[in-house]
Amino acid sequence: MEALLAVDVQNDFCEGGALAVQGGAAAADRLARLAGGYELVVATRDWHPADHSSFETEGGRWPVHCVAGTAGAQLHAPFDTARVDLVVDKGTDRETEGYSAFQGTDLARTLRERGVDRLAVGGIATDYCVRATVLDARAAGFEVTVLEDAVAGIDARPGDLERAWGEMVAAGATRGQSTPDPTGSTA
Ligand code: VGL
Ligand code: ZN
Repeated sequence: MEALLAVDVQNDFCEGGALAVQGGAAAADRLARLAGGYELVVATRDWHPADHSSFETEGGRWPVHCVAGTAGAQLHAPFDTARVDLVVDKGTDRETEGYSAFQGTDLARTLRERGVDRLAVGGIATDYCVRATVLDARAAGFEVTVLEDAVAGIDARPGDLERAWGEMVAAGATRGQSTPDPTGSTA
């Protein structure tokens, strides 16, 4: 069975948020529309303590974002109203980045228990949490399709995004579309 895994579709990662990623809101739209088509919908949330070590205020590289319980950490509309069967919070430990939804969580076991062997993955950010989650999903033996039209990336250094795609594909993930290309183009 294939589950939809929506990575960090949260206000702080969408336009206007604390760590805004261009295209984040569009990914939220797309994932909200897709949710009804899957038997199981899993949403991850970046869910940091206020003194998380990745924050600039603590000497880290990111602005303060997705502090547990704040408005910025909530799922972004309209995905917040989509059916979500399972919410997985990650990055809750102060000292670890927690990019991957499989790091320090029960996600792999929970998915197997529910009969999931394939994942369709979308969300934010392609070159951070999506990448790390996809690589760990492959390592855990899941078939993975990354939905190119339902992700948004940061590309802090030019090339980050293409490198992330290269690593995901090299790990055996498929680069896919959530809907057939209406133009019929194969480019
Ligand atoms: C993420 C940067 C910092 C992500 C999380 O969700 O990709 N990126 N924390
Ligand atoms: Zn974070």
